[in-house]
Order: sequence, then structure tokens, then C-alpha cells
Amino acid sequence: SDESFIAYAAAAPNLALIKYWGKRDSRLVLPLNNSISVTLDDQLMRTVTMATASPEFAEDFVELNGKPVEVTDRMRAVLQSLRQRCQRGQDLASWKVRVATRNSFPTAAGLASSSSGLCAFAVAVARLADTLRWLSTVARLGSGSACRSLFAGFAEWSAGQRPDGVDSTASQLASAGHWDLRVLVCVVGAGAKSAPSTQAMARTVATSSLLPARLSCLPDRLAAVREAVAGRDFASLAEMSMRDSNCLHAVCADTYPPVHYLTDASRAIIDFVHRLNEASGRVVLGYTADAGPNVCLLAQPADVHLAAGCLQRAFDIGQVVGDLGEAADNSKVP
Ligand code: 2P0
Repeated sequence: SDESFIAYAAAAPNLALIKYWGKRDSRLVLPLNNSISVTLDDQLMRTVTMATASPEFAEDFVELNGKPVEVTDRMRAVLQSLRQRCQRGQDLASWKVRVATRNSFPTAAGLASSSSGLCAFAVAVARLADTLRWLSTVARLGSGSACRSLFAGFAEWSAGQRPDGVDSTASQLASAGHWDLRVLVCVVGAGAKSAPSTQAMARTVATSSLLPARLSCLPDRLAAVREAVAGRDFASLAEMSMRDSNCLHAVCADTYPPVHYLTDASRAIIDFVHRLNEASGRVVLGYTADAGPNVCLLAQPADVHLAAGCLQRAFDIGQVVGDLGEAADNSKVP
């Protein structure tokens, strides 16, 4: 109809180098700790979203890759917060919205689809409502990690201190062009992840006695990552990322009942990275893994060829690393 509004948005997944794991407020999606991520190049992995508002729609409706999906409470929270802030007048604020979204990569396989998915959702609907203020807060309501995907390059999400969460926002640490890094996504399993991260992290907060130890060492680790980014210190960035990934999965194992994301195949890649670095006498690769079995490797551009060759010799590619160089993404971090 002539009266409808339409808006588009695109976002790329981000890879957490210092992980977000645990909330202090689940309704407002307020985290226990700051996290730092790097947003992947959107040429290789991205979510594209179209949002439409019309007085003719009876219900809010969301589809992912062409199929209708449940409109979750988190999506409703994003829609509600934007309806309240809508700059286009009372009509649009009461109209129902249709959101069509498409990922260029596997959904829910631990490849951070929630970060780009809910980021693009928030941006598209914010454009409909014609209000880009408070975008970080709105994206966060959709999914915590989504607020980091608002930025290219390196981003830090500050936990904040206020109970209402207005200071729990993301900001850019360094632009996309600041540092040319590469990420090799080792696709170990493309199936759905074993435990949804929202539930798993709630269980960690409720049961893990190692979580406080993790939180107490994070300020130093965050400072080291900020410094490594500012000074383009690859060895330090890679070491901090590997340590934080190991720490996250240790806390997951300490959760009761335990949460297991890594598989033997994931661990074989992790052990391989340490052997390669030791044999090379320097840090050639770093790794980091999220709420799924896939392992992301960090490398400097000059080492990508060497690393890919060693990986291919070390593993049965079809079984362990997917099709490295084909199905697996060799994403250039902007
Ligand atoms: C991260 N993860 O920092 C961490 C590391 C997974 C492991 O953010 O409940 O889907 O929607 O805020 O953002 C995944 O958690 O969780 C995540 P919600 P989200 O990237």
C-alpha cells in the first residue's frame, strides 16, 4: 500500500576475543563483564534484513531465510522499545511490522548468527521508526552480542553499572582499516548448537564457582587486549584470545549440569595451533571458540597460506575442517 514504510539493514557477525558470558539482568540483557570483539568482513558473512510497516498488517511477522520464525520475546522487546521512540508519529507506532532476514552463512552453528541477525533486525526497525538514537541499547535487547556488531573493526561492550542499563553500550575501539587481520573459520559441525547460550549462561551464573575467578581476572585481560589492538601486537592479541576462549569453556565445564560446546575435533584443532606455534618459535595462529564446536583461527595476512597448508596436512579436511578454502570462510577482518 502507499502508506507502508520500508527499511533495509545489513550487519556482519562479530567474533568475541574477550567473551560475554553471564548476565546480571536477563530482561534488560545486562552483562556481568565487558567484552571485546572484532566484526567480520561483511562481504563473506552477513545478515541482510528488510523491515516493512503497514496499517494493513494484523500481526508482527518475522521470517528467516524465507521461512516464518517465532517472534521471540527479545524481538518484541526491540519492537516495543522502538515503537515508544518512533519519530514518525502515532500511526506508525501502532502499525504491525514484517521483518524478512537472510543469512549468508549457517544459522545457529556457533557462528555468531545472533549477533548479526539481531543487529540487522534492530537497525532495520530503527530506520522504520526513524530514530537511530539509543541504537546500542535497542540492539542489546535483541541479543547481547548484537550491540557489538553495530561497529566495523574492534568493538568493546561496556557492562555498565546502572540498573536501567543506559550505560551498557558498545563503542568502537579501532576502525576496520586499523589492522589487517584474517580469520579462518574451521567448520567442525554445521548442526544446531548443543545448548542455547542464553540458557547455558544463566545456568553458569547459577551454579559455577569458577565464574567469579573468571570475572576477577578479566580487567587485566581486557586491558591487555585494548593495548594489543592499539599497538597491533598479534602475539599478545592471540594469546589473550586463546586464554579467554579456554577460560570460557572451563567455566562451561564447571557449570552444573555441564555445558559442552567443544568436540574432540575442536580440541584437535586447538592442540594443533599450540604445536604449530611451538614449532615455529612464534605465535603464527590464535584460536577462539564460542557456543558451538567451530573454531575460529586468527592469523596475520602473511601467515594465512602457511597456516592453511599445515591445517590441510594435519587433518582429514572433509571430516574435521570442513572444506577449508571452500565451504569454510577465510574471512578478512576489516
Ligand atoms: C560472545 N557468546 O561474547 C559470547 C561468547 C557466546 C560465547 O554472546 O542471551 O546470543 O542473546 O544475549 O548474544 C552468545 O550469546 O546471548 C554470545 P543473549 P548471545 O560472543
